[in-house]
Amino acid sequence: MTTITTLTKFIIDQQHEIPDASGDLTRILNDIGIASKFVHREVNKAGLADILGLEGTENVQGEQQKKLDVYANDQFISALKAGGQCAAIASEENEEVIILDNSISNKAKYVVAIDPLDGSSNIEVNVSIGTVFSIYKRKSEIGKPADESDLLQPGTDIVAAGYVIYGSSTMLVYTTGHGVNGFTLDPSVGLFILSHPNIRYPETGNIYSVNESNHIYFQESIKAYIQFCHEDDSNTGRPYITRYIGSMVADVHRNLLLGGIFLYPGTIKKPNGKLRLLYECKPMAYIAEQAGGKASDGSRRILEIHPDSIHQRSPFYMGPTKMVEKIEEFIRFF
Ligand code: AHM
Ligand code: MG
Repeated sequence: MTTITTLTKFIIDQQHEIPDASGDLTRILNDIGIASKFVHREVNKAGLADILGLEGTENVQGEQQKKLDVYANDQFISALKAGGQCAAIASEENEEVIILDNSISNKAKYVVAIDPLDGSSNIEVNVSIGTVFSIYKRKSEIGKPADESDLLQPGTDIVAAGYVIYGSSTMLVYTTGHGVNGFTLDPSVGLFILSHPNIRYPETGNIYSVNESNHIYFQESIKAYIQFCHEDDSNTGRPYITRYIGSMVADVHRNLLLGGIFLYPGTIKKPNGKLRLLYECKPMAYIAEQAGGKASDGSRRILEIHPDSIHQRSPFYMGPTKMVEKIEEFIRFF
């Protein structure tokens, strides 16, 4: 009989390997895993919204229906609040940092940055979407309310990061800095099962993922790189294959498993691109590095950038090291 490793067992086993670990991080990861199962359930019946009721209408229990991204946000926030190990949350859905100011959370050591449901344009059309999260140790004094500066740390201070992809199956992929592991949800028993141990980027790849409709607004260096992707060179597997879903989690996940670069460059109109540094780029960058890959803003390591504000944007390039170095070369020499 095959031995099954559940997410909960795996997280607890990992905790045992860290001397003096208090179990607080374990509980946060577990809480995120549980909340994601509720989101999975709602995502899977999203198509029934028209039948069961739309946002603003009441369901059969007389409860107000919520949009999925609002539902996901509420779910993660209440799980983290109830858990008591998190002192503050920065979420894409909330303008300000949420300070969990109560006697238990004020004693918590950790803060969480989260994009509860990324890929908003795909939510209503049955295409993969995801959750992205990262966990930091707070810098402010334990025992007092946390503050925004606890979230404005460089990615090198991340203690754990991951994503959940709600796709043809639901998967949770995470790292605590000791490699990247992926767990697939078995909905029949409601358990995440270790399905992708020690995920590593292939050394290089032949997929590139970019929204090419922005082409006319790209810098010349990015246009030249895309031209490079299109060229014929059997030695380097070019022309590369274009794959773009428009859900970062899904694009990143595929490229991580199959070998490919994900790029969301700045444009003439929006020099910092679209993606948010804190809760989209940095967690993914941490995963990229833990999987042997690289993530940069074109010249700087994403993890080393000190954020100034929680919703700030950054150009983003992520993939196997060789592929990211290639685009950096184009950016440098143009
Ligand atoms: P969102 O936070 O509003 O969902 O936007 C982020 C998403 C990413 O998942 C994806 O990579 C990107 O936006 C797609 O943007 P575009 O439609 O410009 O290609
Ligand atoms: Mg997002």
